[in-house]
Amino acid sequence: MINDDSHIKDVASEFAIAGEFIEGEEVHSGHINATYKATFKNDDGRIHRYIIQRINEKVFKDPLAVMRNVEMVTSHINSKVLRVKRDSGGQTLSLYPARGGSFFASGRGGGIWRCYNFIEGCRTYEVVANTRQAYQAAHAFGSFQDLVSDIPVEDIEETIADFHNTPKRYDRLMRVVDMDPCGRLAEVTAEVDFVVARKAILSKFIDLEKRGDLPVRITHNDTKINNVMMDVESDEAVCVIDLDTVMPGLSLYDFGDLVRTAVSPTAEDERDLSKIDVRMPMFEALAEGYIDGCHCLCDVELDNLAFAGILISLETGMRFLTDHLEGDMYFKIQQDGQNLDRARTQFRLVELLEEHQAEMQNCVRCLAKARS
Ligand code: ADP
Ligand code: GN1
Ligand code: MG
Repeated sequence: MINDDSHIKDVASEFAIAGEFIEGEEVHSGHINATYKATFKNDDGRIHRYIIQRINEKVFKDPLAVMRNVEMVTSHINSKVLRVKRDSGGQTLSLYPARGGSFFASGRGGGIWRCYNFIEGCRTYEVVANTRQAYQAAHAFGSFQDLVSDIPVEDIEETIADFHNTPKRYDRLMRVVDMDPCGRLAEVTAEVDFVVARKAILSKFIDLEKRGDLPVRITHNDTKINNVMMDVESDEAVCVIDLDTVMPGLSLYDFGDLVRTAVSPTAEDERDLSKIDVRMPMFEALAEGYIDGCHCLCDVELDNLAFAGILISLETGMRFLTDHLEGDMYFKIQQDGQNLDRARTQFRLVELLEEHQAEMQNCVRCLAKARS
């Protein structure tokens, strides 16, 4: 972490930004990259803000491949969206070129940095406040998938291998359980048992994909609710961000992650498990928004929307648990035990989503029927 804003000033000076650097400030949401807001003043006194980000190279072993993907996706979306979308100031994510002409710079202490426009008048949410936000966020991620659907899948690189291969996430957890590198296993045996009891469902989507029943598309792969910028006044979803994991994938994981992060009125690391809840109106708004935004969904995808939240909550819980057992090497934490708190929250959500399965399935069927 950098607290001294002269370092951000140095990094910012590598990019073709006009005006005088005023200040740099760290942005704390997000578990992966180091993100800073940089404020500049132009000669005419106008203030412009930018997002300066260092790609986490422990997570993304080939940061330049990430940048190639991001460049391709942002330019594709910009050329399509800016022609038709003039509301919300027509805000989309754009990379600013570095002075050398490429879209990234190397910072003083190493690392690959990039600069985006700051999406103005917007904020992100950790907890969804109303059904309009839920509908809007799901619509934005659904539309995002539609917008990139005409990029050939083979043109986008796989920047993290097997990112949403849930059975492989399970195998990894079991290897770490066997090794117990930090001596933390004794306190999490109930959580490990919880996962083992659900082993049979982990390969559901991968199996459908192997059988050719689920299409591989270019997907976002990290559709959690704080990865979409919402207009502070109108709650409109203005712009999808965090494009590092855009890769060939399954749309069901994208929809599932929306469910995981939007149905409960609680934060991802809520310790009071009795507060976790499945708000059905939120689920309905998510399903409606996603179906309205993404026109290409096939019947098998629609049939599995209700199950998607269970699978990704289980997968994400396994990833948090693995990281806890490994000593918090992957996800940023603010306090000890936070990855275990996050895992427990995911597993409680799995239980509640299981209880609501029939209701959720019914809801999706009604929505799909209304559209057919
Ligand atoms: P991470 O991979 O660490 O989650 P993100 O790209 O999601 O990184 O960025 C972290 C946070 O920074 C976001 O949740 C959002 O609040 C803020 N942010 C990122 N990009 C922008 C942007 N272009 N405009 C405004 N805020 C942004
Ligand atoms: C990470 O980068 P961020 O905070 O939006 C992670 C996601 C997890 C999420 C859990 C590259 O997302 O896969 O679902 O944390 N991103 C990466 O909150 O691993
Ligand atoms: Mg993020």
